[in-house]
Amino acid sequence: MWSPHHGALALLLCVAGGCFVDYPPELSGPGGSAGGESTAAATTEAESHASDDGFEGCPSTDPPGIWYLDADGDDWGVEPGQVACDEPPGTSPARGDCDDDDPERFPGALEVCDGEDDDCDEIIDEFSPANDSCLGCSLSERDGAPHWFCKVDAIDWVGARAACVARGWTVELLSIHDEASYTWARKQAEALFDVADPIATFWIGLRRADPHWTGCEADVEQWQWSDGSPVDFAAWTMGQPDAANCDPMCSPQHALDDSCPRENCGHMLYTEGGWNDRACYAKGVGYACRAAAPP
Ligand SMILES: [Ca+2]
Ligand SMILES: [Ca+2]
Ligand SMILES: [Ca+2]
Ligand SMILES: [Ca+2]
Repeated sequence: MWSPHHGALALLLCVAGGCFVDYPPELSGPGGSAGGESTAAATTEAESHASDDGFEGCPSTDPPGIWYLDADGDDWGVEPGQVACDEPPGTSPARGDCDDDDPERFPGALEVCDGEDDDCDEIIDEFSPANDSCLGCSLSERDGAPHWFCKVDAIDWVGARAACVARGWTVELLSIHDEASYTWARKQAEALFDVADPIATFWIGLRRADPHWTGCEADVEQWQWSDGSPVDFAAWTMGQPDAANCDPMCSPQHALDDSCPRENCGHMLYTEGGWNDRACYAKGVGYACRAAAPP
C-alpha cells in the first residue's frame, strides 16, 4: 500500500539540464504493486519539490513528466520510468519497447520474416504489409487475427501445434466456428497446396477430448479445439469421424504411439475439403495457425 513514507524512497537527482525524481521500479510503473496510485503520488512529490526547492527548469504550473530509458534511440523506452520536468537525454515519454538494443524493433514497426517479434505484440513473424509469406507459410489476417497456412514436408499433429505455439502465446492451431471462416480457410489452402495432390491435407486444431481417448466410439460430441473452444460448427467429410483402426486396449498415453493407431486428431482434407479424424502421429503436409485478434 502507498503511504506518505514511501516518498522518502524517491531519489532527487540533479544532472546537467535539470533535476528529476527517480522512483524505485515497484513504485513507478502501472504494473507495480501500487499501480497508478504511485504515479499520481510521484507526480505530487515532484510538484512539491518543484515549488519548495525551485526545480531547475520546471515551470511551477506544469507537472513533470514520466520518462523511460530509450537506449536504442527508436523513441520507445522501457520501464522503469523517471519523473522530471524536462525530457532527460536518452529517454522517451513512450514505453513498451520489446528490445531496447534494436532500433528496428518497437511497437508499430513493420513485422518482417526474421524469427523475431518486430512490432512488439508478442507474436513472431505474423502478417504485415511487408510480410505475406515466411518460411513456407502464407500469412494473412482475418477479422484482425493473424493466420498462417504452412506447407511442410511432413509433420504430425503435436509438431504442428508446437510450431503454432512457438510463434506466440496467443497462437494456436486453427479453430473454425462458422461457414464463412471454413470457406475462407479452404481458399487459403487452395492457394498453397497442389489441388491434384490427394494427400494435400493440413492439420487444424481438432482433437478428441482427453477423457474420451480410451473409447472407440466415433461420437462427434467428443471433439474439441486445441484452443479450448467448443466444436460449435461442423464440416466433417461424409462418414467422418469414424474412429478407424481404434484398439480399445490402447490407453490415452499412447495417442501418439504408432503401435496404437487411434484417430484422435483432426485435419482438413484439401481435395474433399472437409474434416477427417486421423492418427495424431500421422504425417500431414501442412498446418494452419491463428493468433487471437488484438483486443
Ligand atoms: Ca527503444
Ligand atoms: Ca527497440
Ligand atoms: Ca509481432
Ligand atoms: Ca519478425
